[in-house]
Amino acid sequence: ENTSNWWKNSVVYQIYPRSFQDSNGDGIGDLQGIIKRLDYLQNLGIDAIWLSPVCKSPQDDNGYDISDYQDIDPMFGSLNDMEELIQEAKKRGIRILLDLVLNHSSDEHAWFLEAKKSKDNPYHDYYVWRDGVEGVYPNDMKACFGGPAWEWVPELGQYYFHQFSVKQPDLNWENPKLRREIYDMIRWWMDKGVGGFRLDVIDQIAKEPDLKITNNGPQLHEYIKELSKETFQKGNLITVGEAWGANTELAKLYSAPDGSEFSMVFQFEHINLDQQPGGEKWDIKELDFIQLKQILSKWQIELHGKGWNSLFWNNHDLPRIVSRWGNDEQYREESAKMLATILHGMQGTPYIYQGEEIGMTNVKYQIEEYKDIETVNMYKERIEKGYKPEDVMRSIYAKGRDNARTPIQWDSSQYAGFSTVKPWIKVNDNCKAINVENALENKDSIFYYYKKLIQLRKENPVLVHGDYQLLLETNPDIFAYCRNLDGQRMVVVANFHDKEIPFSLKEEGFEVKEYLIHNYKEEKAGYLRPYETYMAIVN
Ligand code: TEU
Ligand code: CA
Repeated sequence: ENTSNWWKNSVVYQIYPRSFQDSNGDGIGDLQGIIKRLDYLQNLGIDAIWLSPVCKSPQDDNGYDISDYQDIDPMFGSLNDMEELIQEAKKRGIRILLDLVLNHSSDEHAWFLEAKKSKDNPYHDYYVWRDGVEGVYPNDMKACFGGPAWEWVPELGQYYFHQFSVKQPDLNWENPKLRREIYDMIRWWMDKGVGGFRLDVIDQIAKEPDLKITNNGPQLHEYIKELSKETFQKGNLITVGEAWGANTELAKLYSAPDGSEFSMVFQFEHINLDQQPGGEKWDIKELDFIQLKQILSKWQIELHGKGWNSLFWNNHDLPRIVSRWGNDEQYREESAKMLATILHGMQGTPYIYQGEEIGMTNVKYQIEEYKDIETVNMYKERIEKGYKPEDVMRSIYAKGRDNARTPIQWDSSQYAGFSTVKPWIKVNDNCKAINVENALENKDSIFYYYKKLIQLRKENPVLVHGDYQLLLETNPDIFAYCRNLDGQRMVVVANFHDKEIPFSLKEEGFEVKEYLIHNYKEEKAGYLRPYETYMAIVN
């Protein structure tokens, strides 16, 4: 089949290296640790691994502040380790995707160290500067992790622009010399055999600070098309752009079938539906289930034949879905399997975030035990503003990024088999029960359910190419849809809640021919039990 679209029936596994597997006893995950776990991932059946950044970095934002795009940070290993990982993964039919952070660099990158020496330094315009006077910001733009988006450099009498931390100065994509260096760096990685890239906040690279534009800037698609042409299109890669500001129209550009931009994007319209309107992600409200069904269905229908969806609930920035919209106590296994079924039954490329395949959950730590710069800054800001500590902690428990960053729970030993020493961040106490060792011994575990979902995608073209129709649109508990390819129809049915509800597929006009997967041992005629889900071929 058309190998240039190999990623259409593939499943990608995201690894956050610092929390995946420590191999040298420093309490931090590393590349040799990942190599040790490749057989586990081959067993799961995934086709590609997206690695969060492992390049040289002062770790102000856990590696999303890069100081050398062409070297590996010693805490993770060396370039030789990366080349070994690429080869060892290839032997197992697994491609390695690197995380390209092109919107900003670290302030310790050689380019920035040069840039701030003088206004006429050849690297000065690799970044975004504005003349000014101390204490009078060029405008009132704020940075994502708190504080102003402008940082004063007295020696230059200028401010530099940073959408994220002070140590993450924004790169100036208007500068063709910068763009050329970026393309050369990407091709250097392609020559090393990487299988693709995830592009960090790629819809923010065409920033226009004077117009207060951060994402979807006027030059954005011009830059992306040039980037794609100068690099990705020269290989047989999967590329996925992180685009918080994407809507379906823009996604048709990003994932155009002619390959002129990316393979697909991470869109987030389904992600913040439990956020109060006009609030921040920390201001929580009840999930609007009907809206969730509408939005996921819109993306399925709009991009069918016109683009390509990524399919995800989790990543290293998001709370764990089984705790967020499932039930991580009484019905942890059933609800984790239900959430996975809803996603993996859709058209697109599914992404599994490390630990999702064993139903790892959120955590509730003491504030001193949190590490993420976003959480630490938010806590300070909200306490100073007079928020009650218990309210701030409730927000952190629900939406803090460290929920996704606790060490992978491999077994029930002291540090969960992740390390032989105290890890950089506390291990979730529930690792005694929730761990890979237990999952591999239990044939009904979430792990084997994910393994089956991945297999089904390989065996059933309707999953990859079929169209999509939402069923029971207004039903307040059931997420059901039908996929159809040349007359072969498959339905996905899911009870999204913890109560038993009357339901009969027959009454909806479908006769089950074959169950492909089911999260209960058998069907209870006329009912859906709590979080019950299945995929079935129907006539
Ligand atoms: O995230 C983009 C981003 O905007 C998120 O930080 C989001 O705003 C926040 O997580 C909401 O809680 C990317 C990376 O995924 C993230 O880890 C980095 O911190 C960020 O860019 C800067 O590189
Ligand atoms: Ca280590």
